[in-house]
Amino acid sequence: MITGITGQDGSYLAELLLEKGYSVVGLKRRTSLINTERINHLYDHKRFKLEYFDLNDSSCMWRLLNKHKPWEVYNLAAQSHVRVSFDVSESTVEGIVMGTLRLLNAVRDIVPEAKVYQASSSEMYGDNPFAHEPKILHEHSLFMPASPYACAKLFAHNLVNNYRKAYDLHVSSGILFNHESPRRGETFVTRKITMAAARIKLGLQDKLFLGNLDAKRDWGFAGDYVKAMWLMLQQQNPDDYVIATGKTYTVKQFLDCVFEYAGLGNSERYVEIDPRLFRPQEVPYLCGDNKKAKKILGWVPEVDFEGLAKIMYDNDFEIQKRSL
Ligand code: NDP
Ligand code: GDR
Repeated sequence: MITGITGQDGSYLAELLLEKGYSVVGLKRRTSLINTERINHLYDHKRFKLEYFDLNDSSCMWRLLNKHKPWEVYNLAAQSHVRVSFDVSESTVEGIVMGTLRLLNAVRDIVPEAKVYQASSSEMYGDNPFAHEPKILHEHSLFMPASPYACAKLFAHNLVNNYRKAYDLHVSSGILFNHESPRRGETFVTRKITMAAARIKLGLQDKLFLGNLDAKRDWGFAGDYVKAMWLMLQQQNPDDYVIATGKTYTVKQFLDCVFEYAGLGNSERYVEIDPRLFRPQEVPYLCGDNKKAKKILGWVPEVDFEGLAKIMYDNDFEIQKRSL
């Protein structure tokens, strides 16, 4: 069972589990427009099923767990945009915190033997004054969340640790650093950049508005990261794992990498800084230590920074070209 099936990670994870022979129940919320673009290709699969659900509705969680009795549950649903979480703070926190708590309670009471994955985040480290280059963040580094989103993820992360010990549940948290793909939401910075570069290349756009270009992120490929989620639930014991590449780059470096690959030359010709895109509090630097995941899960990231930028740009170029 996967919550957040219509999202980037939900779609890659569903593909992975179907390939492994699982039956997958994807949980989606009702939206006024159809937003199943990332999973439409799975509809005809006989082991794939969709159900309506909402993080804010415990009765539907109980009904669905009772109906399907899953043995693995991946909790991916969330309002996942950090800046937007400052604007819609209550519903972001409500969904992440209460949604996770509702799910954990329902698992405890209905399918206590099920293995659960919780989508924790590197944003939980936040504006950690001890996390400066070249320091890399591990499972026990200090968390100093710097947004309503990150505060909520840390609350949920703590709940997972609490329920693991209190009720002997097999609940694992993946502290995933930023991971991107051609399916990344269009308002996250990497996708915004690759889409804009493709449109500029094709003469469909001439400017790109961005916020803080100095922030550093540890960017990996979503397809690699969902493999780590699955591996966590195959372990005998539940635990927390950092999933990251161990390398960090500024937003400006990602921008330059994409513009250079696109043959557009200096990105400064096209970029304007829009102060509205800055956050009330920024997370300046993130770089993760993946030693534990490598050692215990045998997980290694396969796509590197340049490879990721190319996959995303090539995809967006094709999409934009088709729209001409
Ligand atoms: P997306 O934003 O792409 O997907 C989020 C999913 O959650 C969507 O399916 C969305 O539905 C669903 N959702 C949001 N609110 C609700 C709600 N109230 N009830 C039911 N469903 C809801 O995120 P990603 O796939 O990138 O990330 C997956 C998870 O991992 C998230 O929890 C995110 O916070 C976390 N994470 C992501 C990282 C990343 O770099 N991608 C890194 C670390 C953690 P809809 O399509 O209708 O909006
Ligand atoms: P992040 O990703 O906040 O790290 O959260 P995002 O791509 O939104 O921002 C990364 C960095 O880029 C800077 N930035 C901009 N960001 C956006 N969105 N738009 C812009 O125009 C822009 N210009 C500069 C930001 O300030 C930031 O420093 C993602 C989400 O997937 C979370 O759900 C997840 O938990 C974390 O990654 C790990």
